[in-house]
Amino acid sequence: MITHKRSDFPQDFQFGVATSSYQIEGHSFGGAGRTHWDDFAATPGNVVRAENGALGCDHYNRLEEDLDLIAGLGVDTYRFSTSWARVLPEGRGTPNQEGLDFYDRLVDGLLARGINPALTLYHWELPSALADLGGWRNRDIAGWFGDYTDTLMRRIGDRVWSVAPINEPWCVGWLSHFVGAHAPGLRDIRATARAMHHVLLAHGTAIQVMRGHGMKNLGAVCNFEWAAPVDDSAEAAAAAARYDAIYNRFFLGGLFKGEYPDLVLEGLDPHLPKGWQDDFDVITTPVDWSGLNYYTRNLIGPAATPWPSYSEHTGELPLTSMGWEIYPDGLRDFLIRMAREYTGDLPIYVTENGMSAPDQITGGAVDDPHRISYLNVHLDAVKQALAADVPLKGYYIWSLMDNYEWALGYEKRFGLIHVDFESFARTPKASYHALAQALRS
Ligand code: IFM
Repeated sequence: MITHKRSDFPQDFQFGVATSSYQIEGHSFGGAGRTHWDDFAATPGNVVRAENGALGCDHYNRLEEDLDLIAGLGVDTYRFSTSWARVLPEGRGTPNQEGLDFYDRLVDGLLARGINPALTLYHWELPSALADLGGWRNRDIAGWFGDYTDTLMRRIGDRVWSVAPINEPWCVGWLSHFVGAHAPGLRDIRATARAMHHVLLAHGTAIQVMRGHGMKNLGAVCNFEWAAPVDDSAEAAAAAARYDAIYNRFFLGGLFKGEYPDLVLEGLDPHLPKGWQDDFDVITTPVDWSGLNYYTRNLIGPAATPWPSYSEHTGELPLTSMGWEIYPDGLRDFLIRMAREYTGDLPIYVTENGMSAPDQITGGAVDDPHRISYLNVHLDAVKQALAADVPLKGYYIWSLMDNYEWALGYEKRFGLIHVDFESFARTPKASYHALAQALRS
């Protein structure tokens, strides 16, 4: 069982579940345009079994059933994303009315069930037509993203509860252009520097567009990883500091201080676009809250390679099926650090936290004690952060249901609800029932 009760948390504390468009909707339905994830997945070797989001969880066709399942949990908030390519199939130009209608129904369906719609504008499905123009490498993307924001907000901006422009800018920039593990699958330092900067510029541009619509409760959502040296050596400490600067401090520094860490500039400065320093007035456009997606820690050592010269090592604690170490202290420590060093009194939300496991249906039910225990220890960390006076206002579980886990296809199951990817049948897992009970208590 979940050992926490709703009454253990402040009265206005939001409990929520999260998903994203390409991972669940079924991108082949409803007139959505092609995305760079379709292209990336169609390239051999990029994605397990070359799976893509064409069918997802068939959420597009099962909207009402899924909304009822969200309501059945008793959560306050549902964090979802809209697909840029569903709203604007070519990334710019004529909107797809069917796509706008779908998001309209989604928002109204949440409100009718008493659930706050928490929107993310970009969770990685860049329209292929914009990828053709250089995607995140092209500075014009900030304007294109601003126009997409405007189109969408004219339709649903009056009813969404909160909005964050971009999910996990580290993934958009570093993972996709330096590591090459996500679309567009580049391994190019110049592309990386530009994407890392432009993603923040696009964030600030979208915030300004939404302020122009008079919108409130706007935030930023970053993924952070607790980086610790793999041993006691000075070399490991230096490598961990570099990793931390790239993964975490670049985004916090850019958004909240208008500066990039020296430890990142030592590698990326020669590759950043000219005049990047002048963009901080847009990037730091004030937000109303900061969101943190947290899953694990990483142990870092040096490496005899060119910058950034670090190696990654797995710790000794139990791992999830992603191979991620279960380390709840990192959530507590990150929340405290973020508030003390960057965001002060600004409200913070844990916008994603959860685990994957090879969950199976047995006798019509899915027993997932590992997930219940994961949630319990991370909710302990949340309570510790609250006790340390972190202005934490909510906690969202990733994810509502099993879904498309990007380059790892459909086999990593993060959901509170099991999805059969042939019949699309939904089976709430034991963790779903345990959470519903805790939220009712
Ligand atoms: O599935 C992803 C999600 O799209 C973004 N945050 C991390 C999750 C688990 O990897």
